[in-house]
Amino acid sequence: MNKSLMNRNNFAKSAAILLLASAGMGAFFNAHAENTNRASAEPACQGDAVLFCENWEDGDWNGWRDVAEHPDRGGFTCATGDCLLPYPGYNNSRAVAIRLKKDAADGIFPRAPFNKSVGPNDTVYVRWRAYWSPGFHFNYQNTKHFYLLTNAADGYQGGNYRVGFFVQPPEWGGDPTVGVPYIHLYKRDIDTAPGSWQDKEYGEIRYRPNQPGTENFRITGGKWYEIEMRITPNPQGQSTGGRVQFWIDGKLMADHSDNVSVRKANEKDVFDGVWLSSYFGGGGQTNHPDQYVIYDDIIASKQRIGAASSAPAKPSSPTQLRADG
Ligand SMILES: [Ca+2]
Ligand SMILES: [Ca+2]
Repeated sequence: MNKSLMNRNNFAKSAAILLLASAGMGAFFNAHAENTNRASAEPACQGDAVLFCENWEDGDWNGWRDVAEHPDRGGFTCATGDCLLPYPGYNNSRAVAIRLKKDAADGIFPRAPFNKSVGPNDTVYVRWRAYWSPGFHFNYQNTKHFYLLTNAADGYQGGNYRVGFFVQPPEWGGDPTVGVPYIHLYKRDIDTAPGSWQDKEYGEIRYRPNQPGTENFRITGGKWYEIEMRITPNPQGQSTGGRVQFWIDGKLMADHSDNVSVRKANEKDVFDGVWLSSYFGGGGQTNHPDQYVIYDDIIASKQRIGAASSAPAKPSSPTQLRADG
């Protein structure tokens, strides 16, 4: 046997062993793509209805990928400071902070698929904790924050369809440090019932707070929020018939079921992942300070997750973050 053939054989053998090893390890480690230890995670991460649980305590990006995949940013190495992991999260645990450098439109856009498959008409609840940096500027047009999206495991980077949780100052040109939360959809992605209010909107559909006592609610930087969003898609084959809701710190803020569509009637894609999108752009103002958003404790489930089951009395604020350029 000549040397190069022997090397090839050895290489083939090593490759086979590696493949076997990684297949075996995969079966063990990929039980949960986001790599979270369910035993030590909050109780809401347990149960058959749970689709996803990321509390960042493992300190890795397992299962995640950067939608933008900026080659110049080194993926998730965070070497540029666009993302900071692990970072003081909820109750000083680990978390990811996505940084928007002064006046920059974006940082990174991590997305992750759920661990379990979702049925075409399944209702999905997703709950997360968020902390906008003190004095955070929201965008007058919209400040993207969080998405439920389709095709999270493969396909188009940002999903074919997505339902967003956005925050926007109540007045164009007003105080940018206060924001109204709402569920956002692009009109081009959905069906609208003729004559409905959605049908009369240009471009964007915004499901704002509509529950008693929520008119003056504002999100501001410098404190933690516990946000839960519920999406019941319009059944496949139907243009409308969906329902969207969100809660903040356990309080129901919005509940909409009037001609709600979150995808086209003939669309086969299912909502199967989450996307952390802190994009500050697409209109509105172009200036903002060096700022960041911390994401922690992301849970997706087919059942209501609810207010924290093990909430500490007073989560401490992250004080170690350095946002100087
Ligand atoms: Ca992880
Ligand atoms: Ca955490």
